[in-house]
Amino acid sequence: MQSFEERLNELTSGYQELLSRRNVAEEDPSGWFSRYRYPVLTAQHVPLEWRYDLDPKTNPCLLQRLGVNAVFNAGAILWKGRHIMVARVEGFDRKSFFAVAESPDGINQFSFWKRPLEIPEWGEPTTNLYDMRLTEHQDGWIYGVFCAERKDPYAAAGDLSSAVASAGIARTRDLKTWERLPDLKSRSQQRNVVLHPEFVDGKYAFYTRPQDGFIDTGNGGGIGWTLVEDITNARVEKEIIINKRHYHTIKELKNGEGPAPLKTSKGWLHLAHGVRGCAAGLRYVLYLYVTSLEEPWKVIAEPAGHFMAPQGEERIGDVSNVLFSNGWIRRDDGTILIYYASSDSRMHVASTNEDILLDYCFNTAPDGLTSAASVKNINSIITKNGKI
Ligand code: M1P
Repeated sequence: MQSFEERLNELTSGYQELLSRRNVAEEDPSGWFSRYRYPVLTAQHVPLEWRYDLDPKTNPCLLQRLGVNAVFNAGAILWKGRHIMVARVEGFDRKSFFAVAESPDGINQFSFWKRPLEIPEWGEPTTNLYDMRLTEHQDGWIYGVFCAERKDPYAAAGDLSSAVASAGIARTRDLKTWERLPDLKSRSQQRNVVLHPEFVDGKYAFYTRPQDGFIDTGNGGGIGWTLVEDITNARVEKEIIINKRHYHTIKELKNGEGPAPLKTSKGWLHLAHGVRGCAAGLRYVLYLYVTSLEEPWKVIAEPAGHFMAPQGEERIGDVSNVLFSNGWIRRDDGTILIYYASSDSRMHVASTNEDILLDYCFNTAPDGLTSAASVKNINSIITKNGKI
């Protein structure tokens, strides 16, 4: 059996090796982005001090005391030139919490800050919180909007899984100390709620995702939009669906806004996830769309199909066949780093740039919703190529 010292040395060197591993870009054949080969943030990136009692007197066998199951669905922000993710860390006990990780270049050496975040409570204690979207708002605050999950108070006796999802709101100026505001009040359950970075008609604007139940969106038709006068008492009064679900598309079953959209010269650029059902269960893919600068609730471009789908090892994990993104960073030179999670297990990064994404959005045919329309699109490319 290894001594305490030997075990500690082995754990420490393995941890340091993981953190110092250089990543490798691999260009996708589409030309739309490059994936990086290794996940950038995983359960193994969580500091040893969080998981082990490192005192040989109280833990002579150096056993893990608090296991971390997964690190995924991270919000992201370029803050004071620093590449930051606020990750969802999920313990073996199924509880998620938020923790900040930082990298010198947004790709390599992501490491967690000293302690996880303590998000103050609001109302009934939140059983589980996850999937924070970060928005640097025009009002000067950095907002984190996340899913706040509580047990359904109306669940039948013995039903221990019905839950209620609402949008929790917290704000900060330093990413360390967070002020919790009241949850977004809404008639329906809400997940994947995102704050738009600018005031619209002098109001805060939220992307919503109304849903009838905790899992099923039911009649919730897609990604919604609502304006809110007072963010310290936010309530969904009027909600319109701006990005609808459609039969026989990648977002047939549900969809949800990803990170806060990016303002570009051609419109607001959005990243979202679409979900469909198949024999293997639910399949989550990422797609892009653009809305008007003047009227951010109006879609002006949306290519057909997915932009990114799970591939290789990404397909396997706690909830397999899932890509999910709620964080991206745009640098001054137009580079865009897309932080995405695979199968509710780990974080990856893909790099691209604004011009490529806009070209992709405006020059890829929209979904014609039938096989015949798809063939027409292919034939028009073939015809054009024949004339070169
Ligand atoms: O398990 C896949 C995802 O499922 C939910 O997303 P949505 O509400 O769009 O179905 C969330 O629980 C998300 O965290 C998770 O990654």
